Amino acid sequence: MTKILDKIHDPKDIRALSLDDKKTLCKEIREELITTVSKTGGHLASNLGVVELTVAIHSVFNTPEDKVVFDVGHQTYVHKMLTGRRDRLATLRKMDGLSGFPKRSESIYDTFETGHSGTSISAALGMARARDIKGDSYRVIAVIGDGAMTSGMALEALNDAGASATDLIVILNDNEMSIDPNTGGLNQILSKMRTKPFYRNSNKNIRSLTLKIPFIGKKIVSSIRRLKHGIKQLIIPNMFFEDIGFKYLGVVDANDYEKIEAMLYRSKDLKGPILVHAKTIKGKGYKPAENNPDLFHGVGPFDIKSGKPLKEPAKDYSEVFGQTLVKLAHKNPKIAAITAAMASGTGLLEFKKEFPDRFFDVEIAEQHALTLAAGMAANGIVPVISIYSSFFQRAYDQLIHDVCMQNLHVVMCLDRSGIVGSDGETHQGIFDLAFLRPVPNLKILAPKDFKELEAMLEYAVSYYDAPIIIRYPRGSEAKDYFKDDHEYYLKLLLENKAETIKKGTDFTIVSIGKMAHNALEAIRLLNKEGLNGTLINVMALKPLDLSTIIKESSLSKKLITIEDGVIEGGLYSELLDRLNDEGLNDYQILGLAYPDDFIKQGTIDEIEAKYQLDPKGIAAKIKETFFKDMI
Ligand SMILES: Cc1ncc(C[n+]2csc(CCOP(=O)(O)OP(=O)(O)O)c2C)c(N)n1
Repeated sequence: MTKILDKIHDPKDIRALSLDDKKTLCKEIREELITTVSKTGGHLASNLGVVELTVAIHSVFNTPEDKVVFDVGHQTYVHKMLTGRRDRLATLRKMDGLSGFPKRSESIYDTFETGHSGTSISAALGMARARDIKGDSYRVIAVIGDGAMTSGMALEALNDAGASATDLIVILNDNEMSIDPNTGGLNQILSKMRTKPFYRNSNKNIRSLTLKIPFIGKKIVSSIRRLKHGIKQLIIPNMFFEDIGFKYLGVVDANDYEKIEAMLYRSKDLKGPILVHAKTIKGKGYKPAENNPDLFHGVGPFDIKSGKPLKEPAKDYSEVFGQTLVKLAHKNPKIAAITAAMASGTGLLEFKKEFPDRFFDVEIAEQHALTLAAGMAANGIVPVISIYSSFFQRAYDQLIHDVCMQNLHVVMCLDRSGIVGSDGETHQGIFDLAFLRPVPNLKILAPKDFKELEAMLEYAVSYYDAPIIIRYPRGSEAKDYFKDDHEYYLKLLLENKAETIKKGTDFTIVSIGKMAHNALEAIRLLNKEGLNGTLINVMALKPLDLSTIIKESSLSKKLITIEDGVIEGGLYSELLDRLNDEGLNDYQILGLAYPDDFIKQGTIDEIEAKYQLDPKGIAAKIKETFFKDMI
């Protein structure tokens, strides 16, 4: 039987459907989403929640003339299915396949690229202002979740948009969840709006309520007019959106197709900034996802019937970080942990359970997280923050101005550093070494395996007292070639020494973090061809232990740096600068890293192979550069 979905080639086809057919379409989309994502992995729960909303948006608005900006962009699979990309859905998040986020190069319907939270209202307002300057008249719509709404940027944009007369529609997709359950004051306001109809029609209600007070009711109404803000704020806590300048429409059940379509029609011809409060259920229509929306926020391939992952996840760096921090916190009551809406992703759930009074989830507020930590450190606490490397980009000024300038003891753990894989360009943590290196007072460490991470965390918390970064990659450690000796690593850290892993005479590889594994494999490959290499694991990018590097390369004077970041500004740059400072210019140096570019999605192995940062590629580059006559 042909499906209605088979007839949808672009949104015009949806607009031609009857209401009943649109409802059937939603059912078909949901089934296909579950089947596809069970194979590809991806952001299932968020997409299941927005099926009706996305169909209604494309049905009510005249896309692509009208422009829709999706915040974070992880909930755009339905949008992709409806805008001519359904046949490629199985390639989602794979190398050369469809991106898991909006991409302007993919479709005219993807108006703005996202991946990091909280940008949609700013971008949509920018588009709306551009439209007005050019004298055009289409609509601009931002779709933002209640999680993303906690981002500082989203609040900055609301503040700007609300005070202007710019026509703009913001659809707040409120499912009460960020990745983990939403917390914070804004969530409390939304919760009241969701559950207490009184608050929703506040203007009308307060008037009729006060008029019922005998004799003095009328007087109160006029006082309210005069003292509008003060009194309203006292009685009605939810005036947030209206008071900031938006016309508020809601709450609407946006998993009921008819209701959300009607509400969007209502919003369509209103002037000025409009906020549509749409309530959805994360994971809607698939029980395992509805019951555990956090687990199904981002999933790997899973069995549809049981909802269980096809592959049990191996122990990863985040887990090791979380467990080590719990151990340290038992010994030291001054340790506190901070996350920006990533408690589960960064391995902090156990800490949260064990030490609820020392755990702070600030929601999607990386900037605030850093300055909060700086304040704690200035007052005698040892704050440990864990943030994904690419999200940490948000907090650069706070790092410089609040943490490092005051030389405060804040321990900053950058999870998902280096290549992260299928999330692609927006999430690769490849710029951190480059942007961290110039910051004064900052020590930068990177472990090559779990054991080293444990030692680094203990060192950072217990033996160091200034700003310190530990950056580590996504996933598990590679095969265990290395020393299983905590004290050995602690001693090296205390002495500011790099680790010499292997000695040889023909060349010296200087690696940082997990790249030691590929480097060692490359040395083994070259060894089979008669070449003997040295491997130095620097452990710290800053301060760099130049003396060990010089000592271990004095015979060959052939140096190779390997890092999982961009070539500009990281380990290669640091080594060149330090050699230059010392006037050592008789070295041949090869820098192996990612090009100065945005690196697209793929598995980590595929990406390493593509950029010749896998063992084979590294060995080939070393031969090509230093041992040409062997080729
Ligand atoms: C700056 C930044 N920090 C953290 C994240 C990780 N992140 C991705 S989605 C998400 C939760 C978003 O919640 P919400 O906007 O309510 O969308 P939902 O998935 O619930 O529909 C978070 C924290 C991010 N994308 N960007």
